[in-house]
Amino acid sequence: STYVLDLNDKPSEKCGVLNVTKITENGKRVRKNWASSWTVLQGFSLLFAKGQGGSTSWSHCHSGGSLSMLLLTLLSTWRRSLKPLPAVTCRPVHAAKFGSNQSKPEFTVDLRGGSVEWASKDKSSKKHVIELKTRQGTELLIQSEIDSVINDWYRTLTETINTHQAL
Ligand code: I3S
Repeated sequence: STYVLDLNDKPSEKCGVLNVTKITENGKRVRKNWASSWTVLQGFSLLFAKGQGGSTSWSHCHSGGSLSMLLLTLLSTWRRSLKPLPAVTCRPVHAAKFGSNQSKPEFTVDLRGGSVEWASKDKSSKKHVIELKTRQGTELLIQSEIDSVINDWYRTLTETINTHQAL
């Protein structure tokens, strides 16, 4: 069951490695489970995929994980040092990743009608945490140790939600 992503002609696209946990699902509180996820914004959908072997724990997200996860981490480091980078750069990598059966999207959230804000201290002890609430009643925390990475995502997610609101 290979997952095929057609990324051609998609206006809004961004991808990278982020630390993610759900805190609420369908309005119900769930236990935190921080994991390093390959994250793809495509239009108004935000996709998360874990590395090979299921969940990559928070404490191991830099040392452990699969080779593909390591490559993705290196890629996102490289992207930071070279920005702005043409969107085409992330295509072969994540197309290969989703196409190789190593990692299928773990879950997808719809950003339409959602909201994004910086998480308050009581939501997490980590720094640089974004709280994303969807219209469907899912709440996620999204985090990166790297300011520029999380600030870019904050801006992009906010702009995406605002763009839909203005439609
Ligand atoms: O909001 P919480 O319950 O303090 O979240 C922490 C827990 O999920 C913890 O795991 P346990 O459920 O085994 O206690 C995680 O290891 C922590 O990372 C969570 O807190 P942070 O502040 O890192 O989001």
